[in-house]
Amino acid sequence: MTDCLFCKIVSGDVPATIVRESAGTVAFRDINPQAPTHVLVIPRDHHPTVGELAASDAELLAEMMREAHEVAADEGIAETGYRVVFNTGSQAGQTVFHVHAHLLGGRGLNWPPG
Ligand code: DGP
Repeated sequence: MTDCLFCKIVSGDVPATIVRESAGTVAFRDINPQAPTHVLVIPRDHHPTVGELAASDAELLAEMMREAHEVAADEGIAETGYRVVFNTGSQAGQTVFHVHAHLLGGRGLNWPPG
């Protein structure tokens, strides 16, 4: 999609600090980190929300989750604990409509989230 910020990160037209890549995904640091580790894992292909991705390509969604766990391991937080969040829809705080998993960790995380 030409007008999508995260598609432009995938293509390299917008710079990002990429920490891991796989055949179907790219993982990069969030520009406004909410925890010591705050990485976004996205599919290279454009899918607006996690629900639409689950319906159209469940294996790609599974790849995103495997990659999130590998990033957590690389960051040293796989054992201490981490959180994976998919904000879905504007009321839940989704601002970029290219599905992304927020991987958060490196500090205690409150529950329930705000
Ligand atoms: P959400 O609110 O769930 O749609 O999350 C979007 C996230 O994307 C938000 O935490 C900030 C991050 N973000 C927005 N623009 C950029 C950017 O240009 N670069 C990077 N690395 N992250 C961005």
